[in-house]
Amino acid sequence: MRLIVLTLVLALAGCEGRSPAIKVSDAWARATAPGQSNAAVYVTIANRGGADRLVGVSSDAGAAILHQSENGGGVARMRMVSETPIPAGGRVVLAPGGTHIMLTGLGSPLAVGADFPVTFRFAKAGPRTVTVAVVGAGAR
Ligand SMILES: [Cu+2]
Repeated sequence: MRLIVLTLVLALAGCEGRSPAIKVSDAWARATAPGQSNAAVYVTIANRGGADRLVGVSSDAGAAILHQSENGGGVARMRMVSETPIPAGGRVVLAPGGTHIMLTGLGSPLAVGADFPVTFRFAKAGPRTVTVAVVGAGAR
């Protein structure tokens, strides 16, 4: 099923023949503490084209889902979201306290200075793979 969806996305992207309007940059994650198997990935998404939606994420580092942080009654919670709107000509920054990519079941710890790929899937622009830089826990 995943392969069929990916093939369809690539086919659609090829048909449109336009230069990519979505650019994903500044992807980063904090190093994990011993025994920690989850990590959040943050990124900046710039859109020079029409409205789009971030509809999926994947990574070899672990299972990846879109997450939204919420602060209700002084308690920080996270919930899964199925997609994130990317406004036309807009810029979406995934940052601590807001929407992020949640990685669970990490195969190995995230060490400072390491990097790994994450693929972002957009409804119209198709997939974008970026390299996530791992920074120290207090670095940013
Ligand atoms: Cu999360």
